[in-house]
Amino acid sequence: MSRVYWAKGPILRKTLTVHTGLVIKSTGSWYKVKSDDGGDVVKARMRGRIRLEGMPVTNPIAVGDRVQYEIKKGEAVIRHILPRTNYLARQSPRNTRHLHLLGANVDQAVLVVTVRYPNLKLGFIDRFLLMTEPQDIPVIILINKMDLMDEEDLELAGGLQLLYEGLGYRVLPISAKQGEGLDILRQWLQGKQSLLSGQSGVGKSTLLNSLKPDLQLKTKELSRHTGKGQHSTTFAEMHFLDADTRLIDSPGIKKLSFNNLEPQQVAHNFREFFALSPNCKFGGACLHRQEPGCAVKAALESGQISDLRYTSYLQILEEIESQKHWQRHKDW
Ligand SMILES: Nc1nc2c(ncn2[C@@H]2O[C@H](COP(=O)(O)OP(=O)(O)OP(=O)(O)O)[C@@H](O)[C@H]2O)c(=O)[nH]1
Ligand SMILES: [Mg+2]
Ligand SMILES: [Zn+2]
Repeated sequence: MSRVYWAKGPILRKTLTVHTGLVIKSTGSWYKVKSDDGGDVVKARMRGRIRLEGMPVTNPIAVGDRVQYEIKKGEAVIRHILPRTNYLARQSPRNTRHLHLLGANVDQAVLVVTVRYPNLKLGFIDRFLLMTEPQDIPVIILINKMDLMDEEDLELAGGLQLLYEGLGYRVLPISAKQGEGLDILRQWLQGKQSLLSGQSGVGKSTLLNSLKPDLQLKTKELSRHTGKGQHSTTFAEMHFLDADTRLIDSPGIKKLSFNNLEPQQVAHNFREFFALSPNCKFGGACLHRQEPGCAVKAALESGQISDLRYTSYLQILEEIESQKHWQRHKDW
């Protein structure tokens, strides 16, 4: 605990105690902060606007952030966000000109996917990796609901594992419900701060409940009508498997879009494309589409680069370009 003095005029001197703590829950309008001294949890607010990458953010503070706050008239008020080691951000689903923070200061991101129930959205994994690659955040991909898989699903899951392991990510097939694969996962999580993310209904909260049964987090059946998850987790919240092992459960993601990125940044963050780009005629400036002498296109034709990754890549570029086009249009 440190004391900070604010001088108010030449005579009046006011003393306020500044606390530091870890944000363990964020609703966008209020936060739960776990104090560094004593570990008590306070409900806190924050005023003022904050920008990120030059864009406004819908939730200026993320779970995982470390903050300084003061208690004023019985209410905790956050004054500063301490420098982040990293963060995950995407375009806000409600306001395309805002960013939305998923988490901060994470040691790794855990992406939970399913082949079916709900169906895997093609390209979803690649979009997720666009949030982690720029900051070199290690990613674990969990392929959940193995207990529900038939032959065809297993083949698809095996293909995904091969593809993403080949790119250097850790991939683990699990069944959160039946507790399969969790021993290895526990080792990977031990002593780290990890963000759990993925589409709604893939089993993020179920997984946390299996790892720590006394959490008793809310989970929900998929909708019979759409076969999709029903957003049972509404706010991101950090849970402690033990004092050093922290897991952030977060609300399901419907769609990941990135108008905070330029096409070049997308190209640079598909790691296997980037690795080949020095061999492209236009080097790091190549977008690997119609450019002559493109090493990525050549690798695609020889099968060294996956069609799945290349298709995702083109879709993301198109989406960014058309969003930028319409934004310019609106600005006129
Ligand atoms: N059969 C089977 N069902 C699972 C498994 N994991 C989760 N489920 C079920 O899938 C449904 C959705 O699980 P949740 O844990 O609520 O999913 P979530 O990812 O937290 O969803 P949101 O909070 O909406 O993002 C529940 O009915 C779970 O019981 C699994 O490994 N096998
Ligand atoms: Mg959930
Ligand atoms: Zn190229």
